[in-house]
Amino acid sequence: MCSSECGLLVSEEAGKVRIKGNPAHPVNRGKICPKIKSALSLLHSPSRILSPKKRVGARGEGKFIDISWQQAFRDIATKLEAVREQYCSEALTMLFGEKPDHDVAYWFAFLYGTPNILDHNSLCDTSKRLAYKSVFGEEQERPLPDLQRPAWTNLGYREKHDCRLLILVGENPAEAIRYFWFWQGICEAKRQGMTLVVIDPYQTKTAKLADLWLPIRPGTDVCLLLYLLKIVVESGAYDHDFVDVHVSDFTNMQHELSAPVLDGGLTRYSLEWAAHMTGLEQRYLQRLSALVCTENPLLISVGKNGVAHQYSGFCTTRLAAIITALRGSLDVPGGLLLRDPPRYKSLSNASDLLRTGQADKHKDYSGRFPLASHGVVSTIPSEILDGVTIMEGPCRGHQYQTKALIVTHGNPLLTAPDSAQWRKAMTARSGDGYQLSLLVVNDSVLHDTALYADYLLPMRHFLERQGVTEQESAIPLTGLRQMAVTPPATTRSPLEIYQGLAQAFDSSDGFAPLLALAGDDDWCDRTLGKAGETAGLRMQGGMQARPIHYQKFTSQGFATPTGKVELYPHGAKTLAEQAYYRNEASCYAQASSKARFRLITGRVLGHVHSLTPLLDGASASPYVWLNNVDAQDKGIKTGDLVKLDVEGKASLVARAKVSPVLRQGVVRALYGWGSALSSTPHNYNINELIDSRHLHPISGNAIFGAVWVTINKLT
Ligand SMILES: Nc1nc2c(c(=O)[nH]1)N[C@H]1C(S)=C(S)[C@@H](COP(=O)(O)OP(=O)(O)OC[C@H]3O[C@@H](n4cnc5c(=O)[nH]c(N)nc54)[C@H](O)[C@@H]3O)O[C@H]1N2
Ligand SMILES: Nc1nc2c(c(=O)[nH]1)N[C@H]1C(S)=C(S)[C@@H](COP(=O)(O)OP(=O)(O)OC[C@H]3O[C@@H](n4cnc5c(=O)[nH]c(N)nc54)[C@H](O)[C@@H]3O)O[C@H]1N2
Ligand SMILES: [Mo]
Repeated sequence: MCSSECGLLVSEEAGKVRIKGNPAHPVNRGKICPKIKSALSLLHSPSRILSPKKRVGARGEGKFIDISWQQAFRDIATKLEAVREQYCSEALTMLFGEKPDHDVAYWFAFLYGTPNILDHNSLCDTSKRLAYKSVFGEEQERPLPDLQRPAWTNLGYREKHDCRLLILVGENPAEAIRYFWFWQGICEAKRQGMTLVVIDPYQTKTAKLADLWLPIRPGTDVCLLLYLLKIVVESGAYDHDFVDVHVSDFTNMQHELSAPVLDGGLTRYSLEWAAHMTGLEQRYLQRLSALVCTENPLLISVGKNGVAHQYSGFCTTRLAAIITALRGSLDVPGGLLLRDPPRYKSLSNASDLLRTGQADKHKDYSGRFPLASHGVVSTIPSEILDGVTIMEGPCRGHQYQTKALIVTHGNPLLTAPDSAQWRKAMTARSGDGYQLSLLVVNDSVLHDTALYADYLLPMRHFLERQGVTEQESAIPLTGLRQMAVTPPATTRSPLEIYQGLAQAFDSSDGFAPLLALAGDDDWCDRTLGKAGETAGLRMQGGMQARPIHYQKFTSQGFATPTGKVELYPHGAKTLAEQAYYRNEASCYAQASSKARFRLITGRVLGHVHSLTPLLDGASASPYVWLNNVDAQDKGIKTGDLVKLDVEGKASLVARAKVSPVLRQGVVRALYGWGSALSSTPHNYNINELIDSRHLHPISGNAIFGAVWVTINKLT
C-alpha cells in the first residue's frame, strides 16, 4: 500500500487478516513498520466504498446512492462519449495518486484518445528525478544509495556495508519510510563505522542518530552544496581519472567556481557566503567539507520533500549527484547506484496506443514547463476553469478545456496545493450543469475529493488485487503482488473496471487491445513481456532478485547528449543560473522584518498521506512544531491552540508543539490532515495555505515549502 512495497506474509482465517514481514524479502527482511496499521484498518474501514455510487446532492455534499456496475459503466461511458463528441478526447484527464496497478487505466486512456494522463510525481519529486536524468542521462531518474545488504553483485557476495559517509539532505528515512531497506542499511552501516550527517531544519529521528546535524534554513541547501563543490574542485579532492574520461565541461566549472564574484558583499561560494546564506555556523561547514574531501565512498542523498518542494530542489539534487560522482563514489559499492533499466516494460509507457497523430498534437501537455514529465497536477484546476492552450507542435494555439476528470487513488483536495482552487474548479457552474461535466473517483475509501464525484467506483485493497512491480530496491527486484485476501464480492479488479467501462461504449472497437486481455495473469504477462512469466514469478514466492552491477558506465557511457556526466545541461551557462538562491536570501531578510515564519512539512511514522487521519480520525488532534524561543516570544506553550495565516488564504489551526530542536524562524507542519470527513475539531489542511502558482519553472514540481506565515496564539 505504500511505495516501499515490503515483502509481506498474509494469512486470512475466518475473516481475520494477519500480516507479518517476509524474512526472505530483501526490501524489509522480515520487518514491518507502523503503516501496516493503516493497511489493516483500510481493509475493514467504515469509510470503505464497497459498491458503485452515484451522486444525488450537489458536488461536495457527499450524498450518494448505490447503483449497479452495469449502470455505472453505462452512465460514465455515455458521458465520455458526449465529451469526445462535443469537445475532444483530450478533454479527459486521468489523474493517478501514489499507488501501483494503474497500467490498465493508462491503456484505457490512450485508447480513448487522451494523452492527458498525470501521476502524482509533480506533487512529489519530479524536480529530483529530472535532476538525476539531467546529470546521468535519460534512464537514470532513480539512482539509489547502495545501502542494501546482504547483496549479490558482479563483484561477488557482499554482506558488510561499504559506505563511509552518508549525508542526508532533507531526508528522514527513520520516520518517512520510503524504502524500508534504507533505514535498516543506515543503522547497520553506522554500527560498522559509517559517518552520518543530516541536514534538516528539525532534528528528526534520523538526525538524532547523526554524527553531525545541521539545522539549515529551508530552501538554501543549494548554497551549502555549491560551497562543498567548490572545496572539492579547488582542493583537487576529486577522482581525476573519472573526470578525465567521464565528465563534460569540467574546466568551465573550475573557472566558474573560482571566479571572484561578489554576492551581497561576500565572495560567492566561499565559506563566509555559505554560512551567511544557509544560517549555519562556519565551523560546522568546515567540519562537513573536511569529511567530504576525505571519506570515500560517500553518498549525498537528497530527500523528496525537503528538497524537491523547494525552488532550489532541481539544482540541489544536481549538485549532490555531481559531488558524489566527482569523489569517485558513483556506481561503486557503498556509493550512488545507477540502476539497471527495469526488466519489464510498464504498460503505462504504451503511448503508441494513442491514435495516430495525437501524441504529436499534444506533445506539450506539460504546458509551460519544458521538462515536466508525468504532467503537472497543480495546473488541473486552471485547465478546468480557463482551459489549455497548446504551445508547441502542429496544433499550436489551439485551445480546449478539461471537461472530464477521473481520479484514481489520489486525493488532490488535500494533497495538492491550493485546496480552495480545487473546490472552485470542481464546482464552477456552466449553464445548468458543472463546467467540469464529469468527475469520477476510483478509490477504496470515501475521501475529500470523492465527496465531489459524480460517480464513485470502489477500488480493491492492495491485498485484494494482483499487480507487477519493479521495486525501489538497490538490489534489482521484480515483484508480484498476489491476491492474498478474498475481495468483497461487490468490488472489481482494475482490469475488470476498465474492461467493463470500455465495453459500455456504443462502439468499443477502439478498445480492442484492452478487451483482448484475458485476465490478471495475462496483463501481468504483458507487463513482464512473456507468456507464463506471472505464474513463474508466483512459483518463486512473488519476487525475483538479480545481482547488482557496479560501474556500468565504464562500458556503456552515460545516456546524456555528450555520453558523459553533464555539468551544464539544457543550455544553462552557469551553476548560479539554476540555483535560485538569491531569491531566498532576500525572502529571509524580508520575513524576519515582518515576523513571518517559513512553513515546511515533515512526516511522522505510521501516518500515510491523507489516508491515516481518515482512518484514525476521531481522536486526532494534529499539531505544528515551533521553536522554543519563537514560542516564548509569543507566549505560546505546548498544547496551546495557534493560528497560522498566509495573506489572502485560509488559515490553519493546530496545537503547538514547542521544540528546542527546530530551527528558529521555521514552523513545521504535518500534511494530509484536515479532512472534512474526520472529526478533527479545527481546520488543519496545510494545502489550504499553499499557492498553486508556486511551481518549479522547469519541472512543474509543486513548491510546498516556500510559504511564509504569521503565527498567533488563539485565546
Ligand atoms: N503540503 C504538502 N503536500 C504534499 C506533500 C507534503 O509533504 N506536503 N507530499 C506530497 C507527496 S510526496 C505525495 S506522493 C502526494 C501524495 O498524494 P496522493 O497520491 O493524492 O496521496 P494519498 O493521500 O495517498 O491519496 C491516495 C488515496 O489512495 C487511496 N488508497 C486506495 N488504496 C490504497 C492503498 O492500497 N494504499 C494507500 N496508501 N492508499 C490507497 C486512499 O484512500 C488515499 O486517500 O502528496 C503531496 N502533497
Ligand atoms: N510515515 C510516512 N512515510 C512516508 C510517507 C507518508 O506519508 N508517511 N510518504 C512517502 C512519500 S510519497 C514520500 S515522497 C517520502 C518523503 O520522504 P522525505 O522527503 O524524507 O520526508 P519528509 O518528512 O516529508 O521531509 C523530510 C525532511 O525535510 C525537511 N525539510 C523541509 N524543508 C527543507 C529544506 O529546505 N531543506 C532541508 N535540508 N530539509 C528540509 C523536513 O523537516 C523533514 O524532516 O516519504 C514516504 N514515506
Ligand atoms: Mo511522494
